[in-house]
Amino acid sequence: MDYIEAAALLRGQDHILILTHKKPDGDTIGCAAGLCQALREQGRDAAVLPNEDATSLFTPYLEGYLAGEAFRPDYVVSVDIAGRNLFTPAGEVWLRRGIDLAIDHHPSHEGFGARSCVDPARAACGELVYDLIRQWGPVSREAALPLYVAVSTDTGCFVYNNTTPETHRVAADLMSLGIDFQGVNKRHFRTKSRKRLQLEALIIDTMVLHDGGETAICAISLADMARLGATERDAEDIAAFLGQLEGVRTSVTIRELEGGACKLSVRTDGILSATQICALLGGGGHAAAAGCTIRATIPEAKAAILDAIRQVQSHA
Ligand SMILES: [Mn+2]
Repeated sequence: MDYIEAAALLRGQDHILILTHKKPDGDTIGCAAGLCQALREQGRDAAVLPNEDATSLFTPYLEGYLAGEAFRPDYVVSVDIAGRNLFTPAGEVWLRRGIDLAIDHHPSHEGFGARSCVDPARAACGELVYDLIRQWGPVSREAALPLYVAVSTDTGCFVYNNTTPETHRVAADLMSLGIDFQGVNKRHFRTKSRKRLQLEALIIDTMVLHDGGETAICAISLADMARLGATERDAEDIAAFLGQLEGVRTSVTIRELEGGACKLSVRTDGILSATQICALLGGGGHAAAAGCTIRATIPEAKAAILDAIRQVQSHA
């Protein structure tokens, strides 16, 4: 269904719980906060399910919206969640009971909800949520700020190649509502912790280039994170870093996880499909940005992703 139908459907509901994805980013959290605020302005009882993975970069946007123990929803909505394996442990409980409405923009969206409002043409799920809540009337400043965070962070402050004229139109609308967009931009795009810069230095020192410098692969081990004393907040969106190296068209950032697995994030110029590469390893995402998690050591993960890139290159 489109956002107009989804808006009508949602307006007929009450006691609404909103779910965000595992390792939440600005888009899923911004969508959840913005949607929750707008629903409350419509007189609905709404809350966001607490997400244990949320870092302090994004938790402030959820203040006042989190569901307490006593919250008993009649309707469950997911935002920016592409697949069943992207639910948090608390979210999986609701997935088993049934997601009533899934709002998303991933081409790989699995359709786990009873109803879905999915538009892969949107750079951020926040664009879709903005258009949806606008159906109910003017968007408030309180709802606009987290939606601006959603749209700006999913587009790398409007520079990733998912950015469209429509993205800018949504952002312009949100900016005109009197939000502190300068503060958001400074916080998310013009500020780095010292540990973050050390992580970036580690990537530069240890990356391996292939294809005459067009393919770059780097890895961050758990030992690296521990040695630097870096946290998930320091590593936020680190997958976007290596693609900034001149000449690189496909970049892979491998993160070692606890328990013998690795999370791989692939970024491409969009010509070579990141989704196809990651699909070979059981993952998914967008044409220019996708990911997968595999049971492997870092050297095994490097070999596996290079093999997947080679397979997709040979069919391109
Ligand atoms: Mn998103």
